[in-house]
Amino acid sequence: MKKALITGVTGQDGSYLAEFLLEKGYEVHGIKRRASLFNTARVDHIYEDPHVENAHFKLHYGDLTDSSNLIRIMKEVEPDEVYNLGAQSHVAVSFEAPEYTADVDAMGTLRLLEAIRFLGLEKKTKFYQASTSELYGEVQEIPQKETTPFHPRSPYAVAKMYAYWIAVNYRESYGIYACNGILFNHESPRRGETFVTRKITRAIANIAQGLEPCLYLGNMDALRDWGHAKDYVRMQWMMLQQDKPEDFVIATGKQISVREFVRMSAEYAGITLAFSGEGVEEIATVTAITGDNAPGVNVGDVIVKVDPRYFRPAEVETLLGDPTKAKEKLGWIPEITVEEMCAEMVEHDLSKAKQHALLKHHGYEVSVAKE
Ligand code: NDP
Ligand code: GDR
Repeated sequence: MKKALITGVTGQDGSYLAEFLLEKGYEVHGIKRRASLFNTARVDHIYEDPHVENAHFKLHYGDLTDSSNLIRIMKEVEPDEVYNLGAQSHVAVSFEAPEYTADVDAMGTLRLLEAIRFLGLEKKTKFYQASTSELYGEVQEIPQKETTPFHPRSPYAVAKMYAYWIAVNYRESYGIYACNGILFNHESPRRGETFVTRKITRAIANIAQGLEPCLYLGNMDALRDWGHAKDYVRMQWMMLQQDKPEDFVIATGKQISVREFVRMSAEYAGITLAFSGEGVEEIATVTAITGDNAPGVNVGDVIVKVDPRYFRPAEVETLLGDPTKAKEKLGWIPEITVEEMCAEMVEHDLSKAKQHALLKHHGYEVSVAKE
């Protein structure tokens, strides 16, 4: 039975990857951080009681900032495959916490690679690094492919650039099977609530159900190449099943704006929007309501506004990936479109909002966490 070790197993990708590898028959080990509340909601459904013999899914307390901890876990597990998905992954937050972001995202990668080397696992353990389209930042070529030069635009992206190159360096220096998946944005109903797609689908659902009045966003002109996380974790595994380690761009090859994602999300909730105004004055007004998902709004309501606090000191305006290499060499093709993904996210968030609205209707106090 193959063993995999996943950092960031409690995150969006980690949870889908753990499910995927368990289905493939792997013994899956994940590193979770100590938190003051349970932080395993995304993997609770695959959790196995540690008292059960031969459990296939095991969680270890750990942190990418702690070498001794990483070495100990690596020694205990001796994994065939390591997926380094753990990161301070929020671009805007990286401007607030640049040093911590560098420690986790850049040095954390080095610590894991050093643990492999220190334990003499160079020939046994394959290593996947969660690299990112944010490396392209100020884009030098459209669409972006494996050979496009990098120009990172945030402390997050700069830290990830170190991680990218240290993975390449350990491959070239020590023969470790290490590869980078340069993944473009990918989302799902499990996406963190402060990334823009989930912020939008969740807010639209809450507004539709009368739980909040308005969605505040930053740069609605930003263009992204959005795919579904389920398609992207399959590719992470495929990259480690080749004879030779290589780096791949993973993307859909299509882009839409944040504004279009808002419009689409609202439409799935039965709300038609008209956008007006420019820059910080831009708003979206309800022009029609269909179906019965949106009892909380009326025609004429302004439900989206721009708030400059969500602007970034340096913005990545446009990203569009060229996944030709992944398609030709690995036969990878994304199966879920951005429209299908958006519909799934809205449906998921609407069902939660409806539960909250019902509780509120029966006199219970309902608070909705917001950024
Ligand atoms: P998430 O933010 O959902 O998950 C990040 C994971 O890392 C969480 O499990 C988090 O733990 C964990 N983590 C954070 N800090 C530490 C630390 N100090 N030590 C150990 N673990 C830590 O990210 P995604 O699942 O969306 O992304 C997975 C990876 O892929 C990340 O590295 C991200 O940067 C990268 N990436 C993501 C893309 C995307 O569009 N989703 C695109 C390209 C790259 P906790 O749950 O406790 O917070
Ligand atoms: P990104 O994702 O920065 O691309 O990083 P995010 O969803 O945060 O932003 C996408 C674009 O939307 C704009 N935007 C807003 N973003 C947020 N979060 N909140 C807002 O209110 C808002 N309004 C507009 C942003 O400015 C940006 O242009 C994600 C992360 O998963 C990274 O870890 C990963 O590496 C990259 O995708 C690829």
